[in-house]
Amino acid sequence: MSRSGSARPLVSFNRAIVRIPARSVVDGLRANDRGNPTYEGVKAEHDAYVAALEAAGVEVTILPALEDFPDSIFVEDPALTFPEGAILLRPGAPCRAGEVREIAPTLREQFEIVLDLPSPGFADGGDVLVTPNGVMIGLSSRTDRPGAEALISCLSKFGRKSEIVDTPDGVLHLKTACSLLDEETIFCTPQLAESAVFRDFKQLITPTGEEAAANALRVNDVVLVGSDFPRTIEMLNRLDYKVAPVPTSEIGKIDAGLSCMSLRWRAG
Ligand code: CIR
Repeated sequence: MSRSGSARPLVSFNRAIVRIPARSVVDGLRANDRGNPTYEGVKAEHDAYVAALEAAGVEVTILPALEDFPDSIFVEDPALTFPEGAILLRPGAPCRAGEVREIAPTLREQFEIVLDLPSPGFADGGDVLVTPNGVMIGLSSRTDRPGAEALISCLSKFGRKSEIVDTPDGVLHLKTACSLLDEETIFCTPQLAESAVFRDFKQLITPTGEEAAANALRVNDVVLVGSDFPRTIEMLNRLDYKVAPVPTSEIGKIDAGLSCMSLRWRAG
């Protein structure tokens, strides 16, 4: 896609939904086992995250914990939210499928339009990056081509154009490896930069050893960054971004970062 059309205020949010971690979060999915996170550690990171969203000017709806769904703290995966409406997705991990019906009533309360992803296929919100050029949908172990195509049809109902891109091998979700820092800049891993997915953007590459910092989160005038990534924080500070470090080492043990703990949009 070429860079065109009027820029939307893509990093401007005044509403978010989060879900309190369940005690079962210690059993969350992970590709490589580095030991269980502690419940207390995840809860503390979640509290800090909610505080950072609120400090950035976002009104946060906090949903109750769901013990039956260890990964349900990661509300970004079962749904998408836009000013135009919400989309209920179909997560690719079978144990996360039921999270959709759990979040649906809240979305129906908060949005006039809530679309259901048509069958067949699977799509996780973590594979969806909204950019000024349109919406990028990453193919991954959680999002397949039929799911991505079904999502394109939903997004077109919101007047949004979208494209399917590849997620590098071994990367959980597209946004595990990238984030939008502002209307023209993507922060991404060297692996994703090499794939040329973001050739139309200014690209900022994660410092060596801090690839996991790529899942940063721009909210209004702040960039939330994992506090374990000092070189990233220094680099972004030097570039005059306003950085809010947020602890992520416990959720990192279950392959999560900052975008996945909330659904965000601008209402009104
Ligand atoms: C999972 O594997 O589904 C969770 N343990 C982590 C989900 C992270 N979600 C995201 O990056 N959007």
